[in-house]
Amino acid sequence: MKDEKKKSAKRPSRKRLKENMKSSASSFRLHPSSLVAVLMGSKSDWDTMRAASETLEKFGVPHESHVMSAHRTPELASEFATTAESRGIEVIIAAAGGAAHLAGVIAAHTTLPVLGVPMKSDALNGLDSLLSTVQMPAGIPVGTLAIGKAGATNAALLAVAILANSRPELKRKLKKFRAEQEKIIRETSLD
Ligand code: RP5
Repeated sequence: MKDEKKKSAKRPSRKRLKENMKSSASSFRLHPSSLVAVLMGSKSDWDTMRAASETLEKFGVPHESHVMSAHRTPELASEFATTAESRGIEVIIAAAGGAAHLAGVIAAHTTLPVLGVPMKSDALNGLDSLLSTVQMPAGIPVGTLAIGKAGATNAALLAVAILANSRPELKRKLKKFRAEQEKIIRETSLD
């Protein structure tokens, strides 16, 4: 009993997370109905990560998007990941560029599926981000997608696929989306 009390005292509360987020940026809002969280290391990633948010929107998946960084706001990142599951989040998408360790750090703090999206970087065109995100040592997985917008879109589609396992309506939408893509290719003619 004593141990239980000690444990819950240590657990970061939703209230504390809200406070922490408030002090970080006024745009940080936690949505009680979110199933997916889209995280990115910097606002400069948003132009790319918008594609993830828009894809989730298309499928009607409640989600929230935040900027947080593994190295610039390490406490916030760990607190967010630690409390995500208890808030009802089922999948986390984490994008970062350069020495991109956001997805790995998030994955270290939760057993929720974490999908990593490497950002295109100035120095190495995203190869640095890709390797930093994908090369997780065995034990703490990050499902890594392609560099840039394709990765952002596919991370959202993969999140939809994970959620669709227990949501027949979402599965129906995903199958319809695939059928539409197939139709476009089949109907393509070259001159
Ligand atoms: C990473 O550093 C971010 O994810 C971003 O891709 C990269 C550059 O960030 P800024 O210098 O544009 O803020 O942490």
